[in-house]
Amino acid sequence: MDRSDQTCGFSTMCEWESPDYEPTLPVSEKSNPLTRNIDRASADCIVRTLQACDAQMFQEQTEASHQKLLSDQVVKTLMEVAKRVEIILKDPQDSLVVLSGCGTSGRLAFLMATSFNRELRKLNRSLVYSYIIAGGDRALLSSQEAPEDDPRSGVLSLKKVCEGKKQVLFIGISCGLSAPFVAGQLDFCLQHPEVYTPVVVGFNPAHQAKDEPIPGCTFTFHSVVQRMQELSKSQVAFLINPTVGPEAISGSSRMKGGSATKILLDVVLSAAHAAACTNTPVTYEGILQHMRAYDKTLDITYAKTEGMTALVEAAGRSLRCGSRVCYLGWGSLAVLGLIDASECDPTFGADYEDVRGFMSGGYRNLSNNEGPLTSLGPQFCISHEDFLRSVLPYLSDQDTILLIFTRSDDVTEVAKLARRVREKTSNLHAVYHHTDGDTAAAEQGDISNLCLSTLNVTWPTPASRSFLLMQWELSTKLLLNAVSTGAHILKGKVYRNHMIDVQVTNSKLYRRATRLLQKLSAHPESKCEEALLRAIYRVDKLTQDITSSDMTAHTLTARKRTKVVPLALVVLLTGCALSEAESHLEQQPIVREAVEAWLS
Ligand code: S6P
Repeated sequence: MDRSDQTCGFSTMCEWESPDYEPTLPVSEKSNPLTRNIDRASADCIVRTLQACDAQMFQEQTEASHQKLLSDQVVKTLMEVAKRVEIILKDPQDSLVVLSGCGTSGRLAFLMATSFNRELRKLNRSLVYSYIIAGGDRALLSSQEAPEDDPRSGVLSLKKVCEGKKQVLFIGISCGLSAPFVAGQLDFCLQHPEVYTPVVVGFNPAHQAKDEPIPGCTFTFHSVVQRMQELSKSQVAFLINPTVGPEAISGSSRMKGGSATKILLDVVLSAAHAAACTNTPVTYEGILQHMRAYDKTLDITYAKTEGMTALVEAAGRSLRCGSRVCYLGWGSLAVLGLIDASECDPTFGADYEDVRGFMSGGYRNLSNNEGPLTSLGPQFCISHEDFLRSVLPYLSDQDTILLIFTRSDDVTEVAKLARRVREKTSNLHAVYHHTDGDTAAAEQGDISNLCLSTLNVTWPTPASRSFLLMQWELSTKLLLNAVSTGAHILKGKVYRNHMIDVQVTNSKLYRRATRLLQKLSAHPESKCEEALLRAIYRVDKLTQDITSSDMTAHTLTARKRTKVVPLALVVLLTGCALSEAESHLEQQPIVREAVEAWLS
């Protein structure tokens, strides 16, 4: 494929904000004009395009635009929520702050709840944070998209963690303001205001919250948000919903949605900690400054475009030839590796072996609610020992291995592992975060000598150690999102800027897939849904049984299938039988190429 630099002109920065731009879609589902041809871009251009998309997070609000991260109303709400957390930190008896979400939102809820509890433990204070992820802890490491549709299990899990509590600040995260699991929890909070104060975090204007009926419920996400908006006037509920622009890969909220979630909640919880633990009051200026510092985090990270490009190229080469990419991480940066790897399955239809994360100390250091999950299968083996035992013996130069560590980690241990990997493959790379005042350990030089590329990210000496760690985490998230997204683009898993091989495993993804087929084939919705069902059930003619089943049945069946959307698209565009489409895709797995070859 001729991969060019053609997508790198960024003149259309705000086209997506025009009311005429994809008017029926919420911001979080729109396609980003910057990335229209990202599927044909070179690795370098992919990285620079992702940088431009991420920069949209910090755009200023204009008169015509929706509120943004730095908007006055957003900063004020962050202050109010931080003060609520401060109250709980000062009087933790019978109180709790719960962070909850599905998929990436739940994984970030986990990361932040455990990180801030760790801070409290260091100070000998009571731990006040709990996390909930739809589908339970297995969803931290693997794709569990179906529980997102289940508001009842959302409520049950909330009741369970809050048993006996008298005061709960509930923070429900749903980037698209769409997950029924979270809607159920917010509705429950609204019904029990004597205990619960609900906060919703998402990245659409309130009127764009999902209004699709939820089976068995009288509310929709939209109606819950409306009630919360009313109650926010008297500060008994809070909405944090700036827009951050459409995702680089349409609907892939693991990217900007996840980053913005982390920025907002890191800022809120840090401000609350400073207020409760060091008597530094929560102020408007303080919050604003902290948010702006994250803008710098983006600059510092993307100043490494060349190094990022080398990583995207290496990972893309590995995936293209059916080999793998492994992240070997230390501390919380390893968790970001685990998270990034787990998202490749639902986003790109990847196998869990394609991109895998491993963490030093494994479950001993993960601090998840349910403890070790290794008995669930090889996908849940996450320690470096697991890597040495089950992956290292099979490595070759075609596999890409990435070490992720900081100056605070045991560099001798990193060097030891690097040497072991180097015996099997020369395709070893490193991402190393340190501050400008650090003197490099001798082993650091050894590690660089062992690696094909080392991305040294140098940070200014910070005001606080915990803020430095949060910056490293966000930076690592951006880097790894770029590596896994870029590598899958190079593998042909993206069509224009859409996840063409997305898993159709919940209502959001089912609707997104139907819409995508409509957009790419220009056929009416009914015909597209029919093609989608044919690809899900692998039949050329739909039976009465299939057409009378509900969406839950369809998404359950889709779990067992691969290449559902690509198949449906080929069928729609060419009119061929499913079996023909299947063999065509086998010969040409890059869907855009497959379709174009057929049509020409
Ligand atoms: C998105 C990711 C998904 C979402 C999940 C929750 O890139 O693959 O797992 O995080 O669907 O979405 P939301 O909009 O409720 O945060």
